[in-house]
Order: sequence, then structure tokens, then C-alpha cells
Amino acid sequence: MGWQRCYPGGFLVWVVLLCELIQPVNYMPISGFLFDLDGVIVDTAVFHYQAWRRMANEVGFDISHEFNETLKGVSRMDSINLILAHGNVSLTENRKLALAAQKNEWYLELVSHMTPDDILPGVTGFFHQLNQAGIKCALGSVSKNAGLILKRIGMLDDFDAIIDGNKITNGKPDPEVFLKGAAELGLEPVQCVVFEDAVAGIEAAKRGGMFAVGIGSPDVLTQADLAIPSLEHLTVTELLTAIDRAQGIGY
Ligand code: B16
Ligand code: MG
Repeated sequence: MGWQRCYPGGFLVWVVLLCELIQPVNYMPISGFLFDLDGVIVDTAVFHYQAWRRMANEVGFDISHEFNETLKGVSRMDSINLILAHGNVSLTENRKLALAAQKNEWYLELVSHMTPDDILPGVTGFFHQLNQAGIKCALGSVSKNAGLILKRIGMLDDFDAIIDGNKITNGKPDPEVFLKGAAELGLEPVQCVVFEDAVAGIEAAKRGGMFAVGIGSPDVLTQADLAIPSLEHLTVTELLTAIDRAQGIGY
């Protein structure tokens, strides 16, 4: 009774008001998650590598696993240019287009057997948690095959927005794919978290002004705000708390 007289409206109301006051003036809570596809939701990165390697072999050289890291998240035509430059091979635009089409055929053959069993560990549980937390989510992939793969693994309806290679002009590390994702969710970039396995994708997220969670090694994803081996190693609550702390809003 005593404290209620001193703090009209109840103690809790005052605590909430105090917390509001100590938040940074333009604090906007995290309300959207943007997911890369290849290497985050499913391991198609390995199929891209196999198909690119086959193409490089056809042209007369090989590409290593390490070199493949630089291709992750990079668009099809940008990838072919990087690969040919790596092998010191110069080809006409028409030949490059033909090789890109051939690589895509090999890639489609490799992914044609995918099923929901190919969803990476931790993904399904993480999506369940984000739905419970009322967080919106979008796909942010530069792959033109993203819709087809989501359909194969039964996750086409799990996203509030899908931005793929057919909707963008610039591949990662340009932030376009994630900025479009945030816009389709009706959110500011600062309200979004990006989940990425590629160096180029982490750079895209940071250039877009978003919090970046790297899926992979912190030694490779050096620009990531947080790096974890897989979504199995994180809960939505832990992540939101860590972001609040990083932004100095934990109380
Ligand atoms: P496609 P992401 C990217 O997808 C892949 O990481 C990259 O290796 C691939 O070259 C690119 O999509 C284009 O894919 O040939 O299927 O259009 O990582 O942004 O989901
Ligand atoms: Mg990826």
C-alpha cells in the first residue's frame, strides 16, 4: 500500500517508464530476421562448389575449397568471372553464358534430390522460436534457384518475404538483397538481423546497417557481429539479449 501511494500508477509502471528513459533516443527493437539460403538453411553451397569445379575442370583448371569460399554469396555471372580470372582464362561473353547455363544444369541435377531432410540442424527449431517471438522473417539469397529449393524442402510458406536473384540487380557484397528484404517486411535495416555463411554476405549485411550473425568460423567471418557453427547453437532469446547488450540496452 505504502509504495503505491508514493508511486502513483504502480511500481511496475514506473520501472517501465524508467527503462524507456534510459534507452537510446532512437532505439528500435529487433523485429525481423533475414536469412541467406545456401549454407544457412540448407547446404547447397557444397553443390555449387561441385558444379563450379566441374565447369573449371572442363575449361582446363581446378578450383580449391579455399577459393570456393570467395564464391559463396556471389551471383552466377560474377562467380564465373572470378573463376575464369583465377584460372587465367579469357572467354567471349557468349561462351561464358553457355558455361553458366551448363553449370546451372549440373547444379539443378544435384539439388533435384533434396527433401525436407536436407534442412540444416537447428533451422526448424529456430523458426518455431522466431514465430513464437513475433519476429518476421525474409529470405535474402542471390540465387535464382532459391524458390525452387525452398519448395523442395517444404519451406516456401515459412517466410513473410522472399528476395532472390530474380528480384535484385546487384549480388552480395552489395546490400541490395537485404535492404529489399527489410523493406518488404516494412522494417528499418537497424531492426533486422542477417544470418549468413559467406564473407560477401556478412559484408552486405554490415554495409546495409544490420546486425550480422555468421554461420561458420569466426576466423573466416571476421566482420560478423557474432559467429556460431550453426543455428543449433543459438536461441532467439539468447540472440536478442546479446544484441541488446551489444547496443548497451541491457537492463
Ligand atoms: P544461382 P546465397 C548464392 O546463394 C550462392 O551462395 C552462390 O554460390 C551462387 O553462385 C549464387 O547464389 C547464385 O546462385 O546460380 O543458383 O542463381 O548464398 O545468396 O543464398
Ligand atoms: Mg550462403
